[in-house]
Amino acid sequence: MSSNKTVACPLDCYDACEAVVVNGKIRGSKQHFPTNGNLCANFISCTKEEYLNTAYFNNEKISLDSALDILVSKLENNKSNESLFYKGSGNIGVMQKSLKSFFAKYGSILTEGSLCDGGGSVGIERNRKQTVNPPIEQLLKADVIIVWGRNFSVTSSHMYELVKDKTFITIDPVKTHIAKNSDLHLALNPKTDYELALLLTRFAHMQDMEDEEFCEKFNTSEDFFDLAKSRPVISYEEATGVSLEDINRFFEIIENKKVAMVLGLGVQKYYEGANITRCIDSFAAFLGLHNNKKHCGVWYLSNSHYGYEQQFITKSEHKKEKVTEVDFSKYKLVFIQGGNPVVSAPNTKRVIDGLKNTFVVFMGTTYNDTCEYADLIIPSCSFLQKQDVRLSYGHQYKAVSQKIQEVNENSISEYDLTKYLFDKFNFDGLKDENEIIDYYKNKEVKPFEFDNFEFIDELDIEHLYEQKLDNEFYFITAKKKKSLNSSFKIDNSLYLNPKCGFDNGQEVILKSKYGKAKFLVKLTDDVKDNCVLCYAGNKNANYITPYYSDESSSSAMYQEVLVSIELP
Ligand SMILES: Nc1nc2c(c(=O)[nH]1)N[C@H]1C(S)=C(S)[C@@H](COP(=O)(O)OP(=O)(O)OC[C@H]3O[C@@H](n4cnc5c(=O)[nH]c(N)nc54)[C@H](O)[C@@H]3O)O[C@H]1N2
Ligand SMILES: Nc1nc2c(c(=O)[nH]1)N[C@H]1C(S)=C(S)[C@@H](COP(=O)(O)OP(=O)(O)OC[C@H]3O[C@@H](n4cnc5c(=O)[nH]c(N)nc54)[C@H](O)[C@@H]3O)O[C@H]1N2
Ligand code: SF4
Ligand SMILES: [Mo]
Repeated sequence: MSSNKTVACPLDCYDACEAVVVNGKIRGSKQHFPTNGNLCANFISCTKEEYLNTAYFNNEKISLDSALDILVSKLENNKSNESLFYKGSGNIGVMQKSLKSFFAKYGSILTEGSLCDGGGSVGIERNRKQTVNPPIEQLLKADVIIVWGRNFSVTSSHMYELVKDKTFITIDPVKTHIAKNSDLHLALNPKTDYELALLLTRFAHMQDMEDEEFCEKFNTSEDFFDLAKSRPVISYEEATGVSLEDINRFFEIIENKKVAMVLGLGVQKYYEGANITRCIDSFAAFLGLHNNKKHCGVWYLSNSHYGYEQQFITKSEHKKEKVTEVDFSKYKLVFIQGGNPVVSAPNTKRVIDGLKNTFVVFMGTTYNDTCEYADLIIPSCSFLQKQDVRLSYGHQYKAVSQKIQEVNENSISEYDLTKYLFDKFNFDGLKDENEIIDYYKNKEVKPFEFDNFEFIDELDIEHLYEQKLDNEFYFITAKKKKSLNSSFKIDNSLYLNPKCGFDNGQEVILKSKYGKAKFLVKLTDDVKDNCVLCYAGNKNANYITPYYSDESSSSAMYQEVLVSIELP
């Protein structure tokens, strides 16, 4: 066995890669199946980041010890339920959860819901009780992979690398890299995925491609099929913008083939995101994709903690705040760990107004946009300076992070800060760091097999296309290759189709009923002429997004909005 130390990529990404340290150099691990010896540009950026190397109080540099004294005295002198703990996903190692256990015990208000995959997860749980992906090896058995609302080759580049020679069908309003490498690209209108799924279900039935074995086993597919039949075929075509010719082509490609589906965030960034996702997963079931005797399965962002017991106690007696709707100004103290809500949370103006009116403690690795509004900044040490384990929401492999550098004297790991606070407040119940790491390292999780499948039989969805005025556009926001959410190479442009009548480099104002912001235009044929596109991390994108939560999961719905464009 090799004695080289390993490091896990801490970033919020499907692949959860592992690196190994050879002669002081960090290389992609060849032993870690999805990593296969390669790391990406974001990992390299993460190792080269300008890390915070001092604490700050009211913009003045102070020592870490003084910062911790200020934190403790603030916590002692405030009512605990007038404080809020807000955790982002800048680092998603399992040890990052430690601080939440302190704030839960202390009595802070915690958040519920997600800025990410919440709606889709609830949709899949309604069908299968759990959101867990099949083993990645099953994806390798597919002949055809349907990429639905996911920028597969960009956001899970290692998973893509394992299957890149397969035949792809992409369903996405944007002509993404994977769409360009697909045999068929269905450039549907945003938020019409459930209609496309129902139309495909009808066609699957007409072409005898329904998986009778699976449907009979779980016995709820008839009502789902009735739902699919409830609209004339022609009205589907108009709503989705997908031609019947392309639907026929879809079935030609998958006929007699082993099929898999990789589903992404794109389909669920809406109010009814849960049921839209559930509808697509029901179509997949109808076709037999979940029947591993015939096909390969459906991958979404799985619950990476499935099968593991909680190592940190984070139960709270207080009602939680919906993460999208948090009014920071309601609290006397807000503790933000590993996030950048000023850029990443919906409705930037509301976030900033809230942060200006409270005492903000920020714990992170870098001086990000949210630090501008922080009263106290506590530097977190880099991922190379702390132990951790990364579980993945894309596949079943874990990655282990050993400590390969000494901690800078003015920074601290999340676990060490947690331990410090437990000691100060005489709390008990925090497990030993090594015990937790060993638990995650050694625990073996059996693959999930669902024993029930409940097809969706009712849907009530408000169509954006019915509200949309002629001068309005759908708003799309998605990930980019060389940035990771709000970190690294940020692109602040607004992408428009040349048919929209604006010029490259022109300054415009994008407006929605939630806010407005200025952007510089970049023209591209990759975006449909009824859409505008901003990448994640764009500093102005979230000025126009709604801060209300979706229907089912207290989560963000960045695309439940129509926008218009004006000249300044
Ligand atoms: N390089 C890189 N990788 C990343 C990240 C990153 O920032 N950069 N972020 C990570 C994180 S936090 C996450 S959650 C994952 C997310 O990764 P993905 O699941 O790939 O999510 P997105 O890129 O947000 O959106 C996916 C696609 O949905 C499309 N889309 C938008 N609206 C619709 C619609 O109505 N219907 C359909 N069918 N498609 C639509 C978009 O055009 C986009 O191509 O990626 C992770 N990986
Ligand atoms: N417009 C738009 N908005 C979006 C999205 C979108 O596609 N478009 N995507 C959404 C999605 S899917 C997600 S997941 C969220 C992400 O939103 P957030 O969870 O807020 O993540 P980031 O904005 O990437 O902020 C990450 C910060 O974490 C800090 N950090 C990094 N490593 C560590 C560490 O080891 N310890 C600590 N304490 N801090 C660390 C860094 O300072 C960094 O600035 O954004 C959402 N917002
Ligand atoms: S692909 Fe994702 S997990 Fe792998 S190194 Fe890059 S950011 Fe990290
Ligand atoms: Mo995410």
